[in-house]
Amino acid sequence: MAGKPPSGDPVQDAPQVDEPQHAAAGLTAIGHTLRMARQQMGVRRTALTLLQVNQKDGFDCPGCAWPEPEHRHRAEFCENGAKAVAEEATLRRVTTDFFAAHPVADLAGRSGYWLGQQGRLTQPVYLAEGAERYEPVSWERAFDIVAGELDALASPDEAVFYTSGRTSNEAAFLYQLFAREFGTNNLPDCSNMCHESSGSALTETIGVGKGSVLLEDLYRADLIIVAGQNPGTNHPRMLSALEEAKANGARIISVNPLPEAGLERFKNPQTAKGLSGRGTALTDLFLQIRLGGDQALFRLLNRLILQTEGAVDESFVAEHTHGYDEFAQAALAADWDETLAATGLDRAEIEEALRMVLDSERTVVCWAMGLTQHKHSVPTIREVVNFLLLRGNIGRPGAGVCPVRGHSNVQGDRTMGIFERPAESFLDALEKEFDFAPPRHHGLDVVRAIRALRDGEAKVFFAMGGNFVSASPDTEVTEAAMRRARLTVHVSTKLNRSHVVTGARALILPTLGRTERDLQGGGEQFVTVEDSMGMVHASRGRLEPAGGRLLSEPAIVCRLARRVLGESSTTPWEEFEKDYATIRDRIGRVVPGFEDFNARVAAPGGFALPHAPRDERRFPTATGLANFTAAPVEYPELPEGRLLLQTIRSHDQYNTTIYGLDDRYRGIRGGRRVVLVNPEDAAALSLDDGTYVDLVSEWQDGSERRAAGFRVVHYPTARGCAAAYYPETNVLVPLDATADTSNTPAGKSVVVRLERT
Ligand SMILES: Nc1nc2c(c(=O)[nH]1)N[C@H]1C(S)=C(S)[C@@H](COP(=O)(O)OP(=O)(O)OC[C@H]3O[C@@H](n4cnc5c(=O)[nH]c(N)nc54)[C@H](O)[C@@H]3O)O[C@H]1N2
Ligand SMILES: Nc1nc2c(c(=O)[nH]1)N[C@H]1C(S)=C(S)[C@@H](COP(=O)(O)OP(=O)(O)OC[C@H]3O[C@@H](n4cnc5c(=O)[nH]c(N)nc54)[C@H](O)[C@@H]3O)O[C@H]1N2
Ligand SMILES: [Mo]
Repeated sequence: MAGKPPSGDPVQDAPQVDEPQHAAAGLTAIGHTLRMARQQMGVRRTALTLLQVNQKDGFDCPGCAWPEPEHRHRAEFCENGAKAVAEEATLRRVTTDFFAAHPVADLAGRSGYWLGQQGRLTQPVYLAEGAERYEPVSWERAFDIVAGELDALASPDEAVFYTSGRTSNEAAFLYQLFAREFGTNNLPDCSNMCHESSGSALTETIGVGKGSVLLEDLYRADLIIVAGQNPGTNHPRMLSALEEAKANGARIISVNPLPEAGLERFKNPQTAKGLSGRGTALTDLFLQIRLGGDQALFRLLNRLILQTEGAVDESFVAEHTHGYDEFAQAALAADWDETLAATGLDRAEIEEALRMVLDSERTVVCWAMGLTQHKHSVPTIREVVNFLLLRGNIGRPGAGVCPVRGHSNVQGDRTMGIFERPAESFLDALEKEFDFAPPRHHGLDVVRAIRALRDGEAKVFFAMGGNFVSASPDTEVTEAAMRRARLTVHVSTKLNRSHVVTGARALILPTLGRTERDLQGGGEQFVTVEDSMGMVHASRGRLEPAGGRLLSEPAIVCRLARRVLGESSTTPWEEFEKDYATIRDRIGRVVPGFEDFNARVAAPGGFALPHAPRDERRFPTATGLANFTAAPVEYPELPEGRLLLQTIRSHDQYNTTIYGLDDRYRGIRGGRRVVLVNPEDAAALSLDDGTYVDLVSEWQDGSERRAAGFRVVHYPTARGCAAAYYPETNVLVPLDATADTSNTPAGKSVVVRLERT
C-alpha cells in the first residue's frame, strides 16, 4: 500500500494542508517548545534543563552550530534547540525487555519516528550472527567483538570509521587518533554530505575552509545575502542576529526557491515587541530562484559589478588576489537571457539586487544546503567568493563568507582531524606528538565508503553517532551495502534505522549526551565544541545520565583503543579517559590555534580560532593570494514534463530524527509524505492539490528509483521545482549523483516525474 507506514506502526501519515505562514517564532513557538519538552522530560526537568542551554556554565545546545551572542538571554535557546534537548533528555528508556520483545525484523518494519520515540539507549547490546534479537552484552565483551573483527581484516583500510557532527572535540581527536594508529584514514563524516562543497571551494579560493565572519560582522553589515538556507527552522537563533543587523541598518536579500516564513518576518520571543506585535520584516528583496540557478545569478551580478565605474575594489584586487583577468573575461561573457532562464528571475529583480549590492560597503553572504548539494555546488560557491572578492568583502569588518554549519560540532570535528584527506602538516604533527607513523594515503568519504561496503572491500563499519543508512543517498543501495558488512557498530544515544539494517553481526553502544554529567576517574569532566564561526567553548552537562551503564564517547574510544591496539600503542589512553584536560593538552600541541587550550577555554565564552583571511587578509592558498576562479556556468537541465526535486527538512525534524509530523511554517500537519509543487506546474501536469503520486527519479544511466505515495500540495515554490522531505526521499538520490570535487550527494536537484497512483 503506497504511502502508508509499515504495519504495526502507530504513526499515521495523513498530511493536512493549510496556508503557509509568513512569520516565524512568536508565542506559538514557545507553546510548541514547552509542550514537546514536557512530553519528553516532564515539567521539572524541562525547566531545569532548558535554562542551562548555551549559558556560559551550561551545555552547548545540540541543535545547531549557530554561535552564542556575547550578551546572552536567560533563555538562550530556540524552539528547535529545545526539541533537540528534549529528544536527548527524555525520560523514556529502551530497556532489556524491549529487545526481547522486538526482534530486529520487527524493528526494521518500524518508522524512524517510532524508533526514536522509544527513548534513550541504556546498555550495550549485541546481535550475534544469525540471531533474531539483540541481547545485552558487557562492555568488555563488546570491545572484544570489535577487536576480533578488526584483527581479522586483511588491511586496516577494510574498516570504516564514520562520525556525525555532535561528537565533542575531545572525543573526535581521540577517535581519529585511534583510527590512524590502527592504520587507516577511512574517516568519513556527515560533513561529506553537508558543507563539504563549502570546504572545497573556500580552501581553494581563500585558503581556509571555514566562514570568515563573526557575529559582530553580521551586526555591522550593510547587506546580508541569505542563499539556500532556511534559518527559521534550521538555525532559529540566526533570526535574532538578522533582526539586530536590521536594527543597525542592514538590508537582506533572500535567494530561495521557497518563500520561507522565517526569512519573511521574525517575532522574537525574547522581546515584548516580538511577542505581542507583528515582529520585524527581515527580507527586503526576495529572489525566488530556480533550484541550482545561483552560480548563474552571481556570475551575472559579477559582470554587472565589473561594468559599473568604480564598483570594483581595485586596490584589494591588485594587492590580495590572483586570477582576476581570466575571471573577468569569463564574467563579462555572462548572458542576460541565459541567466534569466537559469534562475527564473526577471531582469528588474536582478537590477534591484545589483543596486543593493552597489549601495553596500560591507556585504556578507550566508548559505547552507541550498548551495552545497548540487552537482555544480563547488563552482557555485567559488562564484560567491568571486562576488565578495570583487568589492573587497573579505577580511574587513562587517563583510565575508558565512557558510552556516549544521550539526553543533561538525566544524570542530573537522578541525580535530576527522577527515579522509588530512593535510600532511596535520599528520606530521600527529606523528611527532604520538610517535607512530600515520597512514599517508587518503581514505574513504561517505559515498566511497558505501561503494566499498557494497563491493565487499570494506568489512567493518563503526559509527560515532549519526544514522548512516538513513542520512546517506540511494537508501536501497546503502542498506544492501551495510548488510554485506561483517560487523556494524553504532555508538548512539537513541535507536535509529542504522541499528536495524545491520552487518552479519552488530553492536549498539549507548553513550552519554551533551546534557549529562560526565564523571570520570579524575572527577567531573567537560568537553569543548567549535561553532560555525570558529568560536571554541566548553560544554558541561548537568543531568543525571540516562542510565548507569552508559559510557562517554571519549571513554568508549579509550577503552576500544586499548583493547585493539594493546602494547603497540604508547598513547596514554587510560590517562585520557580519566582526565580530558590531558587530551586538550595534546590537541594544543597538534592543532594550530589551540595553543594553551586548557587555560583559554576556561574563560567564559571561550575563544576565537585564528582565521588568516579574516584577521590579516592573508590567504594561505597555493598562490598565496585569494584566488578568483572562472568555471563555466552550469545549471540543471529539466526534460519536458519533469520537475526538479529538492529534499529538505520539515520544522519537526532534526535530520533523520523525526520529532513530530508537522511543518508548521509551511502549513503542513499530520504527515510527511508530501510533495510541494508550483500550482502552474501542477496544472500543466493535471495534478490537483491532494492527488497522490509516486515520485520517480530518472538518472543519466537510464535507471529509475521510486518513492511511493506522496500527496501533491500546491505551493508557491519556483517554477519547475518541487520539494519533499528527507530522509523519505533519499531513496531517489543515486549514489553516483554527487557534486563535482566535493562528492557531496546532490540531494537538492533530483530530476523526477510524478506518477499518479
Ligand atoms: N531544527 C533543525 N535544525 C537543523 C537541522 C534539522 O534537521 N532540524 N539540520 C542541521 C543540519 S545538519 C544542517 S546541514 C542545517 C541545514 O539547514 P538548511 O540548509 O537550511 O536545510 P534544508 O532544509 O536542507 O534547506 C535548504 C534551503 O535551501 C533552499 N534551496 C534549495 N536548493 C536551493 C538552490 O538551488 N538555490 C537556493 N538559493 N536555495 C535553495 C531550500 O528551499 C531551503 O530553504 O540545519 C541544521 N539545523
Ligand atoms: N536527501 C538528503 N540527504 C541528506 C541531507 C539532505 O538535505 N537531503 N542532509 C545531509 C546532512 S546536511 C547531514 S549533516 C546528514 C546527517 O547525517 P547524520 O549526522 O548521520 O544523521 P543524524 O540524523 O543527525 O543522526 C541522528 C542520530 O545520532 C545519534 N546521536 C544523537 N546525539 C548523539 C550524541 O551526542 N552522541 C552519539 N554518539 N550519538 C548521538 C542518535 O542515535 C540519532 O539517532 O544527512 C545528510 N543527508
Ligand atoms: Mo548537515
